[in-house]
Amino acid sequence: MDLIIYLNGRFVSEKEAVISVFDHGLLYGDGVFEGIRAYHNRVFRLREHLQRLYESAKSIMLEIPLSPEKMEGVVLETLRRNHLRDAYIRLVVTRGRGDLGLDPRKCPEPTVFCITSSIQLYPEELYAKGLEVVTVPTPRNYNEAVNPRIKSLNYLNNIMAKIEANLAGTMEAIMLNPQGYVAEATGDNIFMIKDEVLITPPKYANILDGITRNTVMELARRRGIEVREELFTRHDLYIADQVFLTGTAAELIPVIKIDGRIIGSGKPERIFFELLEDFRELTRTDGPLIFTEEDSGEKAGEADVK
Ligand code: PXG
Repeated sequence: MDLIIYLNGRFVSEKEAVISVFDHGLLYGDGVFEGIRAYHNRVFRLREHLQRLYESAKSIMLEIPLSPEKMEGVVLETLRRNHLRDAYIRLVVTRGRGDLGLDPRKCPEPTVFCITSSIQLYPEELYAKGLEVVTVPTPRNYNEAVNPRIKSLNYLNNIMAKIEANLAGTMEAIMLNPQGYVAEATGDNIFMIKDEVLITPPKYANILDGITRNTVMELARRRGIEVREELFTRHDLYIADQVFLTGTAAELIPVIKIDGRIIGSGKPERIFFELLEDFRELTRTDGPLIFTEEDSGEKAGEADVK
């Protein structure tokens, strides 16, 4: 089925959704993006994702040509036009079309697009059994270079780490920061549980300020679990009781082996499953509705998204 894509103020078919080879998003990775999920007819944490998108853009001096309110309308309308209630959403803003030089001043108009598609879920057995991962040689970017808190289109740092994980025969990598502390995975944040305390690296530890991360900390505190944001090392991971990753695509996923060391009992346990259940419960009620009761489902309200 042909997808409907939002591109620069218009809804077009996937075939018509084309951008220039002079787009600096492609030539230089000059742009920002968000990966968002819709569950049960609601867009999970949409405000938080939009805030991060606008903050990433501000940091790289990219002015998004739509207000956050209009952008919210774009996301909801793209979902409606594709008849999606559960979806993966990719919202992208690039510097736009320029010349072959780096200079962003040569790019007068940012490119904005939104893709919504049905989601490719991770196999359910991964949640029950857990992942094996390795720590990799490529460190996460310096905060002083490209700050990992900017969700930029330049993912080579993470892709290098992913290649190293694949070479080691695993699906995911744990990246350390330039000081050698644990930072995050290539597309997920990391948590460990030690003596019933939930610990995750602080925002300044060369990580993306993950929305799932923040949700999990909130849910854990609600359950009365002590939560700390502090730096820790590979050794701390090896001797943790449990380790898991969090992200929009993966939700919460357990890690049972790191660099050949079995973590805790080698199986995900109670606190992990409780947090995963709380998270899935929250996805039923959080975020704006896609189709409202007045919508017939097929013919949804057509928002002004120009
Ligand atoms: N760290 C990094 C480097 C990420 O890219 C996360 C953490 C988790 O953040 P959220 O806000 O989603 O909880 C991400 C997000 C993929 C994929 O296909 C992953 C992300 C983005 C787009 C695609 O695995 N990661």
